[in-house]
Amino acid sequence: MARRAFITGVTGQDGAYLAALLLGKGYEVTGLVRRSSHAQYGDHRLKHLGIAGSVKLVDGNVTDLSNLVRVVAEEAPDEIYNLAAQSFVQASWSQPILTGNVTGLGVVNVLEAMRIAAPGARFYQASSSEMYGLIQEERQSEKTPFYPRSPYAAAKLYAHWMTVNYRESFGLHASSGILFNHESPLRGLEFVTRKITNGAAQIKLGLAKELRLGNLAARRDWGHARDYVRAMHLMLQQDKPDDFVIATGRTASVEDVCRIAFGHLGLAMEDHVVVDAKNFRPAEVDVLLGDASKAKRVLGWMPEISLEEMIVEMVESDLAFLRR
Ligand code: NDP
Ligand code: GDR
Repeated sequence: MARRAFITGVTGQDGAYLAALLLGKGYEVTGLVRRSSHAQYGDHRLKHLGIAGSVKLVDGNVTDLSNLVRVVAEEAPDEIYNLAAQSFVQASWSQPILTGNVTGLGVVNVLEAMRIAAPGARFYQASSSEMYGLIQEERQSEKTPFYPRSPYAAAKLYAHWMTVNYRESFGLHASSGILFNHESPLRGLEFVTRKITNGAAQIKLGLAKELRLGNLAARRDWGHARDYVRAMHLMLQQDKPDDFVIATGRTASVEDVCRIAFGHLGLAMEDHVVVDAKNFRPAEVDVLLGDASKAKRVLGWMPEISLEEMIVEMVESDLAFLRR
C-alpha cells in the first residue's frame, strides 16, 4: 500500500517541492489549504511543478484544532510535515499575535491532532535558523544556544521546544529540522533573494529602473529548497526522531546575491540598487552560518546546488515569467 503524507503549508514554496518529491516516491499526498476569497485555492506553485491534480487538497487552518483532528483522523497519514506558518520575519513585528497563533500555537494544534488521531505517525516540524538570531557561536549547530530576535523567531522557538517536548513526554516520532534560508524560483516575492532576482529581471526588460532594498550587509547561509525538502523526508525515515541543522556551510551577503543576479544580466548593481530605510528591521539578524555535519553523518544528506546556480536559475525563471 502507498505511504500517506499530510502536508500543512502545501501551497508554499517548500510544500510544493516536498509534495513533488513525495509523489515521485509513490506517496499519496494530502495538503491542508486555508480558505481565501480570491481563488478557489492558491495552488499556483503546485501548478508550476505540474502536480496540482495529484495532491489531494483539504480545507483547514492550523489555528483550528477540531478541523485538524478531523482531517488527521480521516487521512490517517504515516507522515505529517508541518510547514504552515506566517513565515515572513518582517511582517511578524506588525502582526506579532497572528504570528504567535499560527507559527507558535498552530504547531501545538498539529501535534495534538496527531497525538489524538494518529499517534503512530511521524512528525516533521519546520524549525528555523532564525532561532539563533543574535548568534552565540560562529557556526551554528544543534548544540548552539538560541537567541531569537523577532516575534517570528520567538514563535518558532516555542514550536521547536514543544516538538521536543511531545517527543520526550509522549514518545511521539517528532523531529525538528532547523533549516537555514532556502530559496528557489517558487520563493515568495517579499523575500530578499526573489525580490532581487525579480527586480533585476524587471530592470533588464525595461519594466523598472531601480530596486529598493534594506540592509545589504546582512549575511545568510543560503541553499536551494529542492535540496532541503530531501532532508525533511530523510529525517522521517530514521528509526529515532531527532533534531537536525540543514545548511550549506557557506555564508554570503545580500550584496553578494545582488552581484550574482545583476552580473548574470550584464548589469551593475550600483546603477540600480537603492538602500531604503523602510526595508530595515527593528532588530536584525546580522549573520548566520550553519554546521550541518550531523545531517551529513546520520542522514547522509548533502546540498547539491550552489548559491550561484540557484540565483541564476531564479533570474532565468523570473525573466521567462515576466516575458510571458
Ligand atoms: P511559505 O511562506 O512559502 O509558505 C507558508 C505556507 O503556510 C503557505 O502554504 C501558507 O498558505 C500556509 N499557511 C499560513 N498560515 C496558515 C494557517 N493559519 N493555516 C494553514 N496554513 C497556513 O513558507 P516556506 O515554504 O518558505 O517555508 C515553509 C516552512 O518552513 C515555514 O514554516 C517557514 O517558517 C519554515 N522555514 C522556512 C525557511 C526558508 O528559508 N524558506 C527556513 C526555515 C524555516 P497560503 O498559501 O494560503 O499563504
Ligand atoms: P529571513 O529572509 O528574514 O532571513 O527569513 P529575508 O529574505 O526576508 O531576509 C534576509 C535578509 O535580507 C535582508 N534584507 C531584506 N529582506 C527583505 N525581505 N527585503 C529587503 O528589501 C531586504 N533588504 C535587505 C533582511 O534584513 C535579512 O537580514 C527567511 C524566511 O524564509 C523565514 O521563514 C525563515 O525561517 C528564515 O529565512 C530562515
